[in-house]
Amino acid sequence: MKRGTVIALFFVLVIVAIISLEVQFSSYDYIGFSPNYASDHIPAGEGVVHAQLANALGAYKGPYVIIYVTGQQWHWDFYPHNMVYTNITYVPVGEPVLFVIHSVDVFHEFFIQAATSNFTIPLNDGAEAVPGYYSYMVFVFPQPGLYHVACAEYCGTAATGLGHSWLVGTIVATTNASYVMQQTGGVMPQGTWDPYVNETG
Ligand SMILES: [Cu+2]
Repeated sequence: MKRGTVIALFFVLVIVAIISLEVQFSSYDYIGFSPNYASDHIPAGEGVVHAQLANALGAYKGPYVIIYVTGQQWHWDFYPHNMVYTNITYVPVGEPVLFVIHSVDVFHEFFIQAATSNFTIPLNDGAEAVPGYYSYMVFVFPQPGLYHVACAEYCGTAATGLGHSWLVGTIVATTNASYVMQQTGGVMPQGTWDPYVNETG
């Protein structure tokens, strides 16, 4: 083979590799958080917040804002009310929010992430998303902004990409109650939580 041909083939290889990487990483644009997506869905002025506080509410039984979370390969669906959002949901600030979590396929873990910069107030808190089973956790979001969600239970690799790593999302916490209601299609679902009654969610 001529030297020129070898060099040409090498560059073809490099270009194919770059394109395939680009395809893989650009999937984040619709599967998870992206600035463009966020600008259409998130009120101005609400920047990224790293969750800082896990709330142990003890005997408190509600009322809660209830958000149903379904994990699957590979996205989170949120059922805040009568509307379904994929990889994004809206919650009020300063009120207990109850996440009712399950999976429709394999094990996942719904995980709200803290940043290392907040390591002095650690919160890396999640709950298993298990098929046929509901787990739950309660948060009071301490300030408005964007909270990052990930999957913390390895749940497989896609045939054409990363799989597990795509299972990320954003929680928008806002003090604008009417905005939350607008986004969720009405009055936020509220009530006490009884896992033996509400399982049909
Ligand atoms: Cu996973």
